[in-house]
Amino acid sequence: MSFYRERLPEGGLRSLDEVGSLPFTTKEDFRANYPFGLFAVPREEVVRLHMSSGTTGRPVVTGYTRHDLELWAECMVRVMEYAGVTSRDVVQNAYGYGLFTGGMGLHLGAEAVGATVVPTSSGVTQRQVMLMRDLGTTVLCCTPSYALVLAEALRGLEGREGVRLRVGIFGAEPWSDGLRGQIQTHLGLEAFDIYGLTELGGPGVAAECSRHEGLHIFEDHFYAEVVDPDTGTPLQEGRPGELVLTSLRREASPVLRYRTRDRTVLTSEPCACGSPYRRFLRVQGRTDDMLVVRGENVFPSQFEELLAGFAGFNGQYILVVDRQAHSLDTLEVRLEADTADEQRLEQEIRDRIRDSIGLTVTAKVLRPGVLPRSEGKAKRVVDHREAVGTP
Ligand code: DLL
Repeated sequence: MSFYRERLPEGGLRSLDEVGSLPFTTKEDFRANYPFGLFAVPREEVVRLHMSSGTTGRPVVTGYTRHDLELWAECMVRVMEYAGVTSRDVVQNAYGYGLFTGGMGLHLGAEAVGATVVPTSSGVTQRQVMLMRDLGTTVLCCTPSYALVLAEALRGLEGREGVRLRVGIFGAEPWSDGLRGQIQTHLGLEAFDIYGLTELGGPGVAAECSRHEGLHIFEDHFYAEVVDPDTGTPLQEGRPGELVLTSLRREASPVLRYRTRDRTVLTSEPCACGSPYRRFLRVQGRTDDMLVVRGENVFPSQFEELLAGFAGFNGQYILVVDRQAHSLDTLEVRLEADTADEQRLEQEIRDRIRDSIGLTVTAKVLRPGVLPRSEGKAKRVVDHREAVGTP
């Protein structure tokens, strides 16, 4: 319970401007203090835990007091309101329920606005599609990559006949406007982006309004900064960098200046929707997911955006990075597409990527259905370079 007491100045802070002078909190701090070391209330006051495991290391744990759950619900209601969800809606929640914050978080908001919640959790795709039709689902909540899987399943089963979807609330992983277009067309809904992370209590840190021009940060709950990822120096608005978040009201697991590793841009330009909250632009990706290929820094979402412009591409792709001993990095874009002329499409994709991203790559067109599908967060990068070592 003393972690932040030692980091805060005597007498506390007088204004939000002083937050920028505090030390950062990192994922390593969470791991080193696993499970309860960062909690600020006695364990008896904690009524809920959530966590994320990641691929390596100890899980990241976050706790909620009863009041924290009310605050979370307040943020999630706002997400629903931004997307126009009301008590007239049937919300099918296909985010995973359990330790992951997505399922329970979206559930909280949908129930609080009085919608009829169908807690399907993720997976069992055929049943999702059946329930969507039978129950007249109007709002779908899941990761964008799972939305794509559901769209595919729907096409295989009598198409959109009898489907009443109108809104999708998609997040928990980076996605491009190109993918948004595909999902909207195939599912016949308006897609809203929602952002959050376990360390700050889950979804409901920021969300899109109906303008879809960035995500409004719920600044009465969270204080946002963007810093230079290399030096940690705060950047002016409009400059891309790493998002750093401070919780302002959480009791059990308060967080000061958390280095999210997510890359975005802050803006205080007023939004036509009238929301008082500043926005950040769509999160491009995590610093850890940024690929450095032959010295070029690229995010998978940049490839996704380009690929979405090609007819026949169904949204499924992976990037395979490799390095032959003592030679340069190679990047192959493997994608599924329905086309009569694969070689021509591969050539067009190579050219487009070279012209827009400035990277020479190879492209491999695969038959639809070959790549693994994701029920949660998709894995878009396969990097074989670690095994070879640096040249
Ligand atoms: O993904 C919480 C969440 C659940 C958000 C449901 C939205 C909807 P974690 O598993 O801890 O928590 O992962 C957090 O996912 O740091 C980002 O890298 C990424 N992420 C989350 N939302 C978005 C988004 C949940 N809208 C990590 N766009 C974050 C891009 C996102 N990346």
